[in-house]
Amino acid sequence: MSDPSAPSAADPAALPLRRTTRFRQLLHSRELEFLLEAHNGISARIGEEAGFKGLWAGGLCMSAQYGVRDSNEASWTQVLEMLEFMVDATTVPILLDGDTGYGNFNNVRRLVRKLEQRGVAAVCIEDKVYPKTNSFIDGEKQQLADIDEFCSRIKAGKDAQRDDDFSIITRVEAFIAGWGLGEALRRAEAYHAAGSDGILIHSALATPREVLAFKREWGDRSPVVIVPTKYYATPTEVFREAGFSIAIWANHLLRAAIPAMQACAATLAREQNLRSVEDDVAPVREIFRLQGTSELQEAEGRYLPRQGGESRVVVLAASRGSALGELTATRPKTMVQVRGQPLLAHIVAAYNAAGIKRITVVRGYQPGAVDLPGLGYVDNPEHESTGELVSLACALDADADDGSDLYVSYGDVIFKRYIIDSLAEPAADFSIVVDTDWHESVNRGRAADYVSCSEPHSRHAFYHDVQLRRCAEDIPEAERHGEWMGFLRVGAGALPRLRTVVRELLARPEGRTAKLHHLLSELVARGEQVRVVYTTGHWLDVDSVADLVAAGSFA
Ligand code: SPV
Ligand code: MG
Repeated sequence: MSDPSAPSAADPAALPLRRTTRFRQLLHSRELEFLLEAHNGISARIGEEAGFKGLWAGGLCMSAQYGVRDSNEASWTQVLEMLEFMVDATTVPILLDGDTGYGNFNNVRRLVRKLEQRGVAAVCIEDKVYPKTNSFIDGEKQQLADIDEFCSRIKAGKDAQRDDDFSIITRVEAFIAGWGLGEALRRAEAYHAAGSDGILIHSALATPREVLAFKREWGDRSPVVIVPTKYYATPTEVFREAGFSIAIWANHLLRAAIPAMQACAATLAREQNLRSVEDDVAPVREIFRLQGTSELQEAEGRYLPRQGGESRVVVLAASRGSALGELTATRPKTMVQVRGQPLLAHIVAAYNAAGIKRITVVRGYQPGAVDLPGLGYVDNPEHESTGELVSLACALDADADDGSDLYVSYGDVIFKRYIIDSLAEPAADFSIVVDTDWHESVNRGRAADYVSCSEPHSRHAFYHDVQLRRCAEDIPEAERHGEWMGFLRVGAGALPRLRTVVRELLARPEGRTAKLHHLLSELVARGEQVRVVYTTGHWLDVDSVADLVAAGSFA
């Protein structure tokens, strides 16, 4: 394969010979060999996978896939471009249907050079004049090239090739243009003398009469190639016995695709739903396979710097929030509206703004009412009798992925996006955000998770790794350094340890009702470093109707 990054059907290491050499072997093998038409990368790959030892890049189908006529309407460089994709997608030799060579001797020698550069094994040129017309369209009216002039194309092409095994097949169109066997033989003889590597004898008859007559006279002077499109009913055995070198199935992949595409298009236009065609079309994963997607995934593993997976979030939103009264009669607190959107939507938006989109919500009270799109959901059916730790465990049990960082948030705490960014910053196993303005919660008379840390907030502390010492509701004022805002980030490497601590805490009698601050204190008690990021304000814990009013102005 010329492109090591391309998907390959066969192991290139098992194919030591150049494609040009392998084409030669097909041309000279004692067996009848077959080439299948291909007109782009994916059809070439399909042809190789089916077992074809070589492919025919036919002018009819290459032009048709571009939606133009087989009359040199696609430029030769456009053909070349497509060939490059076909070569990249395969390992077998490709014989290009080079029409007339796209001009005179000069165009042919340039074509040969370009084909060699792109890994095309061989070219076939036909003895007509540019621009050509497909042989099956008014063949008798077609003008044949002057023999000497055509021989100059062959000679120039042969002189131009750098790889001795590159082949130039010359196509005799005498039968197509209404001439007889004599003219066909005269031309074949001249082309052979000019250096042609094989003759493609073409016929538009429904029987192989002309090509068999030619082969009988020509014998084994050089390999003879046929395109049995019109005499398709002929048993292949006849070609074998006659001693042809290669039979080309010249347009059958495109012709197979056309009725399949037409049927699919008509059904979709009529039925206006995808169900009606799903069983008749290839699954998308088959496209991926043909494109060699797995090779790219492997290469990414080899070449790309190792990164943790995409961060994920668990939002604990099981509780009703009864202090909100009627507002939570039919939905939990996380779905109560603030500025036209549920609290949960504000939380999701903040995480999304920080580039995090894998969010799992732990539901409990009225789970059916928590249904924002694009989120994962896990239910804690025992939410009424259990604490936050059980809800966290439900989420951890539902997702075994320990390859990415985990954020834990409350479903009733809204916040500015920078809070998440600041939590992401320290490369710590565990980190939390602490509001230095803890007096605020005291003033509002609500319960809060207070923290005591390795040092209080100060300008100086900005440069230090501040560590959590304890987190509880009952930390005496003199020891309080702030209020935990309910955000915890766990680095991917520490997730297995988090799972262990959660499991062991839950095994204790008080574990079923434990809150997250119990978890934090337990982590510290076990010698884990829980890094503290100090901040002030810019978050809101919605516990009461007054909070809700405040949230309206905050959000
Ligand atoms: C082609 O496949 O483009 C050929 C063969 O040249 S034919 O269409 O039969 O002329
Ligand atoms: Mg053609």
